[in-house]
Amino acid sequence: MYTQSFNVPDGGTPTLQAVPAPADADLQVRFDTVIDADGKIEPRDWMPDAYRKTLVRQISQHAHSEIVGMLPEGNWISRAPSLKRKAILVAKVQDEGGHGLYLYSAAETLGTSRDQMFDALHSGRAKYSSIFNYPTLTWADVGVIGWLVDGAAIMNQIPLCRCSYGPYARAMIRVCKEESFHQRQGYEALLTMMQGTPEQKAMVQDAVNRWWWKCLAMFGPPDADSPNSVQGMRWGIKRISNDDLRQKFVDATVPQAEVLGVTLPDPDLKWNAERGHHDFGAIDWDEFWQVVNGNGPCNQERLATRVKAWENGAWVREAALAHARKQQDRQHQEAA
Ligand code: FAQ
Repeated sequence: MYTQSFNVPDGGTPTLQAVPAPADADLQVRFDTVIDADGKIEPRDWMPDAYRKTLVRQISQHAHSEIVGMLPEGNWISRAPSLKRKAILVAKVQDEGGHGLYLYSAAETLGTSRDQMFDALHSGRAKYSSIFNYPTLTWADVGVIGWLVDGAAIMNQIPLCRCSYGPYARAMIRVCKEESFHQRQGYEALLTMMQGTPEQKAMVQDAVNRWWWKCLAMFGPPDADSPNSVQGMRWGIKRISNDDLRQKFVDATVPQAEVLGVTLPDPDLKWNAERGHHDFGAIDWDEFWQVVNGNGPCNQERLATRVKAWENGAWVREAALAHARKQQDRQHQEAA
């Protein structure tokens, strides 16, 4: 339902013209030429099955991350410390919902229905970002999510604005603009707390300690252990590797932490003049895979909340469909 899918079967775009379809080899050459010229592939263009599947995988996971990502901060809407902070947080969480919807629409253009994607999420088959399986224990967590989680998301998403698949690339432009607002509101909330009482400062430092390493893991496994990277980069879906994005994030965040007055919880973090980058300590990849495989502190709770929201919303979907049917019937009667 509500699908914008073209219902393109897995094998490719249906041929509507009376002329014979070009052979797969010709289509592959055309596809490769567009990719090599850094052009865009559009929904009705022929594309290899594996390219389509990779995009559906990445875009749907991304959409699920935005939707599940509403939950950790959503927990604080009713407890925001002022009306101003509450209004900002409501707007931010709504934006994340909007990002999920643009992304589901982009994935639908590849022939996958929204119902299929929701089913994968609700049955626990689909992945979403590891970061949203951690709890938000204090108000400072909301600021740190804006600063660090949205900060990491932007670092990863800016290159996706140049992704070879047109609908995904175009969706990412608006998403990145909104994520930039999110990052700044989080940083500004933390700056305010860091000018407050010793308890407020300690709360910020504690939140940074808990989220820092999880944010570094958000970029995905090291390049050497990333099965999808080489092909994703060949196809112009990924433009910068997991490790390079992680490094860019660390380099950008260290000076921001200094201005804020917090310590990043890594004794090995130091400037390496020879490399022109910061060195940093080892990430706990065992913990990352535990979380990705469903065993993080909040995996079960997050999924249960999503399924409950889906079930509670059934009457809205039914009412919308009944309304659409009535309108269609009326149009048919008027036309008759
Ligand atoms: N969590 O071979 P790679 C946000 C999986 S949006 C869980 O390197 P790839 C906004 C990966 O899927 C955050 N799983 O894979 C917001 C693959 O499994 P598969 C989400 C992860 O695709 C802010 C396997 O590991 N952003 O935060 C993670 O080439 C605040 C091997 O990995 C996006 O989704 C992870 N962190 O690179 C909302 C951006 N990392 O599918 C609310 C788009 C890896 O083979 C509040 N996605 N895996 O079974 C991407 O850029 C890429 O998909 C990567 C992974 C970089 C995430």
